[in-house]
Amino acid sequence: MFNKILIANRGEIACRIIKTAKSMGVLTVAIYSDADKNALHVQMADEAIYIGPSPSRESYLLGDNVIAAAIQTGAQAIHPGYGFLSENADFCRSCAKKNITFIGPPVAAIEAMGSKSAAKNIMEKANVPLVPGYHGDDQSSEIIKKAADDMGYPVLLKATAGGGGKGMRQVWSEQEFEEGLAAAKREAMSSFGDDTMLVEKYLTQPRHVEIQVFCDNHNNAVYLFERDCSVQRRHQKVIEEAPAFGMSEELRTQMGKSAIKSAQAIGYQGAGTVEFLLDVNGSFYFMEMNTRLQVEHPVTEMISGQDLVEWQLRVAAGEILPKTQKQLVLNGHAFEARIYAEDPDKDFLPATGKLTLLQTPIESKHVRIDTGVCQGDEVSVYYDPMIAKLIVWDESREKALKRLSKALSEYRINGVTTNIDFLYNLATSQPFMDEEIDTSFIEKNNELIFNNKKQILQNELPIAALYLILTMQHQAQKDALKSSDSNSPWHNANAWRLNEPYIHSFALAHNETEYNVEVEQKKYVSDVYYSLNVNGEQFNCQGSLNNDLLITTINGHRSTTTVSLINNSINLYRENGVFNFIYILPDCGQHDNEDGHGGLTAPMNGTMISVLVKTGDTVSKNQPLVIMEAMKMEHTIKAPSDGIINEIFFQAGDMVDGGAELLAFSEQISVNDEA
Ligand code: MV4
Repeated sequence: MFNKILIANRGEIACRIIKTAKSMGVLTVAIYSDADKNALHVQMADEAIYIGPSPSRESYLLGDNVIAAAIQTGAQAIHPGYGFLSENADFCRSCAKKNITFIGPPVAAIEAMGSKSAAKNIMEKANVPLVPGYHGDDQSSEIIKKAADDMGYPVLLKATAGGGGKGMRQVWSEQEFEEGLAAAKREAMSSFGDDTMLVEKYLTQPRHVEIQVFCDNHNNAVYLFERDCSVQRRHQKVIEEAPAFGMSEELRTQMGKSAIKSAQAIGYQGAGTVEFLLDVNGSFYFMEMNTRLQVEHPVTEMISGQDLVEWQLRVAAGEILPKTQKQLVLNGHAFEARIYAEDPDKDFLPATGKLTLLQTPIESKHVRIDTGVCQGDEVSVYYDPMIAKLIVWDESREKALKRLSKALSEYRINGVTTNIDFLYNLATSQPFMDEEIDTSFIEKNNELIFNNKKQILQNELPIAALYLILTMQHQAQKDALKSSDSNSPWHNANAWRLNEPYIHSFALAHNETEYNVEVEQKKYVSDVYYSLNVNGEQFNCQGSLNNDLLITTINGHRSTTTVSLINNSINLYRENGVFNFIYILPDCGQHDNEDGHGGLTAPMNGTMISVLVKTGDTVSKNQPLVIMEAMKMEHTIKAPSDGIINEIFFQAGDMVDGGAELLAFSEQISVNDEA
């Protein structure tokens, strides 16, 4: 076994590889760019080498510098992870020249799979099933059209130089063929500088089912079952699962054996993935082979109980496969959701920013989080904006899916927009739960997954209102405990005065609609309940809040909701989706004293965080004056007009009761106002 390896990658996969290497007693060397100098993978490694400026092409992709770092630190092997140099034949060759083990397949295997059409030719010779079609050298339109006519429409034209969904064109009838072929060739020539085409029978509802294979250097090969990766958006995987639902043992064995045949056809060694299209009738067809460890490998680890990175190190060090096919047992079901800093409401535009809050679900044998970032890290523009992979496991798909939605509802991220709510809506959508899934799942269910545009509210509004009220009360009680002054208003235990007909009112917005909420707290014997009026509709409510679990009874209907409050955004994670509400802060009260001077009052109970002005200051309209904190939110109180600060009644650190006068303020009518 190696004494020391260098990880030629960053982020979550680098951390993940380091974890396994450490468990095996193998020393680790990280490489890092300017942007990653404080990154988690650098902290986790035994040593680290600066590799260059932040752009990958000036750092992580410079193979010679990576090899130099390995030589400098005495690393015997390099693990490329995925992406970056992981399928770069030249890099693999350079490692061999420098006598450094490349933890991956032989360079010949990488090259064989580098071209889609070459790969198909190899698989055809190995009797691996291909989609019916033509991928010959004769590119005359007559030949290609004859193949299309013979197999029947619809057909799919594919540029052999394309890949990952680029350079594909559907042709639905013989009449459209000539124009379709001409257009596909034009696009291929402009995109890839090569208009060589292949034509295949178009599978209209295929699933993307891939087989994890592993081969050692002693002619042993096994498959570690399959993954269904059909839920993709623009050929980027979003949620993956293992095993594939509805897979018979017979079909699993057929696909597994076919995958091994594919691997052996190219003298494969190490971890590999053979991707198939699975048709609705159970036929499967070779799509492509990936000669690296995949992003989604953790779901295979969860159902097989194997550590695939450990297998990679052992096989690269010349050991035989740790398990035989018979010793591999499929147990349970796993999902992986890729948590990204991106904005689903802005066509998944990548988001950047500082992770000011990063709270994860608790990890267990059911919940695994592979991440490369910590709270406080920046999500930068230089790299893939993946924040983490959330992996869950349970005994069945249904149980695992419940784990997934619960874990997603417990993920708290502030500072960057994420796709968590999109993932939650997807995971809790009926078609996903009912396994109505093929590669067009997201586009077919787009409305449903983005349903927050037209959610039908049942009790979500009073539930959100009750959540706010209970949060304010908990906050007031905590503040009361902090205050030593027994006469302080905080000692009335909660700011929502009991036994007094005290009506609180505030507003909640949902999908650009504002709802006015009036809350009256009542007491019946020992029971506290709330009478809510929401836009004229009356709700009789009770509730209890325990961390992020809210139990409510609304007009007799009891239910449990996972809740989150970040800034003034409330999320209710319910079985039928996530509901977002914006708490609209009451304006800070502005009133005129008898002497004509005005004052500014606190909109609610809170703590003074900072006072930005001093007595006598002349201020302009909307100038920030003080900042309060209430209900985990910061509220900046601003000048309502040009004016003078006459007196300030609180200093930073003081607790402030809702309605208390914060400062005395005289409006100053500026000259041009009088004109
Ligand atoms: C297909 C197909 C339907 N019929 N080939 C997409 C990219 C590349 N991996 C192959 N792809 C497809 N090839 C035939 N004959 C549908 C797709 C396809 C797809 C495949 C896997 C995962 C996601 C996909 C999304 C769109 C189309």
